[in-house]
Parts: sequence; structure tokens; C-alpha cells
Amino acid sequence: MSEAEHIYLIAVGSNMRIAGVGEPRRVVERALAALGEGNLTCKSRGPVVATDPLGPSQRRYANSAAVVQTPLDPEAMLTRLQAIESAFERKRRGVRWRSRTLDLDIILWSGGAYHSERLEIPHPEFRHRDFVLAPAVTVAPEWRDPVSGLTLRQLHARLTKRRSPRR
Ligand code: PH2
Ligand code: MG
Ligand code: MG
Repeated sequence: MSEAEHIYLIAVGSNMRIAGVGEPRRVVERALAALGEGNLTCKSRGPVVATDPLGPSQRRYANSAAVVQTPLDPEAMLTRLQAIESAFERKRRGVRWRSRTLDLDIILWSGGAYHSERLEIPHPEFRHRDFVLAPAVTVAPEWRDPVSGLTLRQLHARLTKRRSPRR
């Protein structure tokens, strides 16, 4: 199976600036570039969008999404993404981070559903997150969530509709 090529939908997020890189938008741009290096091929990358924080953090996020082709299986891909995350964080030495400077999440992959102790694909929360679905819909609108059977376009439309006020 190691020779097979897999396709991943990766969500990218940052809400901290990194010395030597810059604002979250720059961090996300650089992370998208890293998703095309070595045995990762970036097939499509979405726009970088500014989003309101979900959760306790006060700072706005920059978010994006990419479709990445690679021979790596999910466990190896997770390890690879974590290595990219730590490579970015290491640029700020001696400072303890509360929130992460860069978050790379596997949302979907071409193998359908996948569960292990480390990893759950599809990402358990992605259907409720506009900051994931809005950029994801621009790179893979017809990709079907294996759990709900809905495409990303449909999931995004459903989320947007639910949010709008009732008449
Ligand atoms: N990531 C989180 C928590 N909250 N909010 C936005 N807008 N964007 C994110 O990427 C994000 C978040 C934890 O991974
Ligand atoms: Mg996340
Ligand atoms: Mg993460």
C-alpha cells in the first residue's frame, strides 16, 4: 500500500504571528507552500480568509485549505503535518505558546473513514465549522463526506442556511 497515492483535504489555521514569518496570513501562506514540498504535491489551494475565533482565543484567525496528494498513509501524514507545525513554532525560541501558531488538520482523505488512537477522519467537527468548510468548498466542492454522504458544497450550504435568521 505504501506505493499508492492518496489524496487529503487539509485545513490550515493560524492566529499568532511568528517572528521571521509575520502575521497569521503569512504563516498560512507559508504552510500552504510547505504542503507542496518533498513527497507532498499540492493539487489545489484555497484563499486565505480572516475568520472570527471559535473558542476562548481573542485573536482572529487566518484559515485556508488544500488538496494534497502523497504516498503517505494517514498515520505517516499526521506525523508529517505535526513536523511542519513544530518547524513553524520552533522559529520563536524561548517563548511558551498558549495557542498554536499553526494548526494543520486532516479533514478528509481518499480512503474514506479512518479511526485510530491518534486520528479520526473525517475530522469530527468539520461539518459545523465555517472556517473549515468555506475555504474547503473552493478547492473540493464535490468531495463527498463518507459519513453524511453530502458533498462539501452541500455541507457548507446547510451550515450557512442554519445560521441565517428565521423570518
Ligand atoms: N481553530 C481552532 C479553534 N478555533 N477558530 C477559527 N476561526 N479558526 C480556526 O482554525 C480555529 C478556531 C482549534 O484548532
Ligand atoms: Mg484544529
Ligand atoms: Mg490540529
